[in-house]
Amino acid sequence: MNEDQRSLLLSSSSRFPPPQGVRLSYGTAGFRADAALLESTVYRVGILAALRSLKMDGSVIGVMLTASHNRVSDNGVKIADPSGGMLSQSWEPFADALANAPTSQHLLQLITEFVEKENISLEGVRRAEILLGRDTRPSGESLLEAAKQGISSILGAVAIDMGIVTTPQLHWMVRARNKGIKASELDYFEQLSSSFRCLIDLIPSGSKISEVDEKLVVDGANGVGGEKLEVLRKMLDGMVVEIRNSGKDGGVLNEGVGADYVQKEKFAPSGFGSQDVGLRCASLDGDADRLVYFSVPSKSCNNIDLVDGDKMLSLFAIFIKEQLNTLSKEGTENTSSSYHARLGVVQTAYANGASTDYLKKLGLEVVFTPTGVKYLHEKAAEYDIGIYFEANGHGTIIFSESFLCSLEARYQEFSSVSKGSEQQKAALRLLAVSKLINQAVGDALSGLLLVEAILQHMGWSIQRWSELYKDLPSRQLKVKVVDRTAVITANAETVVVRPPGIQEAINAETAKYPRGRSFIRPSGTEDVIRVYAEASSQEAANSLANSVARLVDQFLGFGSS
Ligand code: NG1
Ligand code: ZN
Repeated sequence: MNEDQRSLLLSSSSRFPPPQGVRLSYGTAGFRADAALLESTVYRVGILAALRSLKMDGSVIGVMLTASHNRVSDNGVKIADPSGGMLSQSWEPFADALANAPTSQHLLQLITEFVEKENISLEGVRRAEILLGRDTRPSGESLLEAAKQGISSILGAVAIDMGIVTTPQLHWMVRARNKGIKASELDYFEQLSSSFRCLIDLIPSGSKISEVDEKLVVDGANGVGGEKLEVLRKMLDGMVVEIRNSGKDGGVLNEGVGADYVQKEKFAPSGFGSQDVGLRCASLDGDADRLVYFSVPSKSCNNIDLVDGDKMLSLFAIFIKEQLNTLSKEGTENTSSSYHARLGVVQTAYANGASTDYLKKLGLEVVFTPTGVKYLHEKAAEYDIGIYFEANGHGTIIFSESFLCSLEARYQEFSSVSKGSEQQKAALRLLAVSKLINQAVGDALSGLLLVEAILQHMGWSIQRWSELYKDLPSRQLKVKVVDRTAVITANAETVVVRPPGIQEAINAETAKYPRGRSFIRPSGTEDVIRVYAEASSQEAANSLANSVARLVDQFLGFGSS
């Protein structure tokens, strides 16, 4: 590192002292905390993003300021790698160390050692480029400034402010930039709307959705998703969408609204109720990377019929399987032999047991990973088509490059020898899905358009979709403990290996309930242990969750030490 670079880092870091007595960690989805604590961390993440870009030969890196579904007073920062996916896990320990370096001197030393180890040249000869995005949180503006200062502390690094965007938009832009394709917000909207239109135009003439189902009502969580959907809606003729909680009518971000609230509480969000009985409703989270659907079944209460990430996964899997089956049908002479795609679905322990049974019955390959989309994404990338979803509505579909190439080739072949055939249409549908769905990361807006297109294709109401299988009643709780890192899990978080004895106690509780299933894990985003329980009735699921929460308290709570 040359002298200019050293003094630049020393002078800028002195303006961003870390908060006293707080330890931050790069959890499941980046750093998250009360916004007032984050300036120094965001500044340092700016440095990290610039180093990452240099390491990746100048590829574009993303920095997103958001705390997703958390309170408006919180904020957070995460990094998008050149593929548009999450920062490589191998850099997470460095991110942790960087955020917690106590002084400017320590910071400098850490960076010096790291760039040496990673062989990153800091002479300013190479350009590094970082796209910055933020959600609608008021703290976003000052944190943006901190990120810019971090980036400009590395010679040759430039920041490009993409303004207020959804998290998946920023990931999409990073991916597009690195693929050398147009990457503005308008390009994003155009890609989504044109591939949606393509799927709609390919709907078999027999499918007809009844009038009552025409309208979709969307809860925007008072966040960035609602305002972006307003823009997108103008580009989608023929789709009737009403947007509520768009943040313009004074509602507070994520307060009694949004996908996390709807999925965890199983309640209609604020602004929804008896007037919406039977309507198809959807809810986005605060940064629009999660999506759930729901309907209000009766006027008498605010309970909902939730259609969660597992059911979205099921819907997508059915549609894709149908297209793959059509593609592999015999009967088209003059075309090359069919290509058998490997289709895989990836879930976590939070997936409702009924969904896993259903997917397996469809003959699909179902695999499990720990919580956190970085794990799911990695696993899904092992297939030609990998579909992954968390029950909370975060997920997407990824297509391998080689499969897309062969699909493109087959489409061209069908176009010349059997134009208008079912096979040609199936190939075109899959190509359209690959463009509509955000392959960088789960995206509520593109997911929503895909759901809408498939429901129209099938001629299904939300009720018909919801009836694919019946969810087992479940309950989630969180428990504050002395030290959540004391819990160590295995087998995709379904078994606790430490502290000793607790798994046996959980097993004994669970065995008391028909169809009982329960697990605990330390949250990666909050300082709590999460408890999940599922059983044949809601009362039983609640009671199992409460018993397991008591066990957590006994083994790890404040009375235990
Ligand atoms: P943690 O706090 O690790 O449970 C939560 C979600 C994850 C994921 C991350 C990132 C649940 C139970 N957990 O993680 O699925 O979405 O946030 O946002 O919903
Ligand atoms: Zn989110």
